[in-house]
Amino acid sequence: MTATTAVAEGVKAIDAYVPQSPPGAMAHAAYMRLENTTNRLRSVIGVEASGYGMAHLHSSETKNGVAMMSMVHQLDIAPGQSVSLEPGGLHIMLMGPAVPAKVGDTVDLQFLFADGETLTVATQVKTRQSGS
Ligand SMILES: [Cu+2]
Repeated sequence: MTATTAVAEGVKAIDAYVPQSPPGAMAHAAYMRLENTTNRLRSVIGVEASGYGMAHLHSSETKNGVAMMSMVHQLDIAPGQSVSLEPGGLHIMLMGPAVPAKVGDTVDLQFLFADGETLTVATQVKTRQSGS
């Protein structure tokens, strides 16, 4: 059987960026807004990143003053809606960088959807904002 991968038409990644990783960091995050412009539910069930050993969808929350992260196994985007991946909330965790992410680099992220479609997003590495 031939494996065919279709591009996830109608799902857009907006303002995708990777804050420059601190020296020696073995994991850091990527952020963006994912918009579903179609009239059917889209579910992200996995993500891969070029130049990293592994990438996971994570969610951050603070419980009793302690910041915690947990795995997100499925990220649903309702028809016509968007989901924000942003500091302090949902994010893509990039783990095991082959080389430290430098400003001006591009990290190719590939999302896998429940229907077998994929979406590749060229994500820019940007200067880390002070305080974030
Ligand atoms: Cu994380």
